[in-house]
Amino acid sequence: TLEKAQLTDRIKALLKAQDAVLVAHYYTDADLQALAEETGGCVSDSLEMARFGAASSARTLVVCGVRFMGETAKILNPEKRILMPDLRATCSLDEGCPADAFGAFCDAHPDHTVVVYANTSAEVKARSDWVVTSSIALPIVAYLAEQGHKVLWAPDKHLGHYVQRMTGADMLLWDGACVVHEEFKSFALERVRKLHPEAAVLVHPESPDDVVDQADVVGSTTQLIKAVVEMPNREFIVATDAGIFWKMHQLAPGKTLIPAPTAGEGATCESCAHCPWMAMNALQNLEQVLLKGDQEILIDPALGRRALVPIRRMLDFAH
Ligand code: CIZ
Ligand code: SF4
Repeated sequence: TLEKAQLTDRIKALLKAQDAVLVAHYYTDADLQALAEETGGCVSDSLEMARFGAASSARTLVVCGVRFMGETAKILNPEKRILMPDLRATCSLDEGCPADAFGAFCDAHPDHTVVVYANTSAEVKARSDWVVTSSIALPIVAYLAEQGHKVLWAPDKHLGHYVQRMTGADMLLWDGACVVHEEFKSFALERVRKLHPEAAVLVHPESPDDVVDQADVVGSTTQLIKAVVEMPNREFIVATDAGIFWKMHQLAPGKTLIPAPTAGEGATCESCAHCPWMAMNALQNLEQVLLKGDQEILIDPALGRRALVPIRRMLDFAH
């Protein structure tokens, strides 16, 4: 619409005037992903978002995603201004792993190497030895297991259990879950598979075990997008946030993408899986934050320096 085109034009002008770039997650609104791409920003998963932000020369990064992604950007770039369309965008994994309780859990198991998922607060990261994202959790935990480490893992129990099964590592798991991926239902997925016997099943490992067990490919968002592009199948059943379909359609326009069901009843997905916090990012509040400069991520510098150590370890491991 004309209104949307005018709004995007105003945002583009503000980005330029403020030396700001957009760093958007695959789960955000299609308009935001398209705008980030068009304006030289990045659309990706949390690992690549961190890498892009650290490599960018822009003075301001506008992180379209959830709060831990903005915090990671600030920890990696304390000299940059980090804005988000809405600072209230949180994550059930982050919320379910408060720093005090987590610290006590770590204290109770001092012989374990502490590995936390990127979906955590700066305080929890600061208490960890390693930060990982879903793209890199397997190789890092496999490496630690090889070195004889026992691993204390937080917060996602499904991802943790998947990593444990794949690597055979000795792992203690925190009891957290993603409210989006936990909703995929294995019984309903079996029915959808029967309706689409040729479809490849792609599953993000934050999903429950009995959903992961039905997958042809288990992987991070980036890995699932790659599967859609590279696999010969024409149809895919996809168990991750529906925001990902924009990039999948863009890179593999001829393929049919079927959302995995989140409801036990009915053979298809009525209301697709979508993170309520990712959905808090929109063109309107993006313009507002560029105008007002509020919604800025601020982190105590000493805390940031401690949280940087395990994040750097992850980024260095990847190279
Ligand atoms: O579920 C999330 O928040 C994901 C997939 C984050 C990431 O690693 O990009
Ligand atoms: Fe957190 Fe799940 Fe939302 Fe990702 S999709 S931000 S893991 S609640």
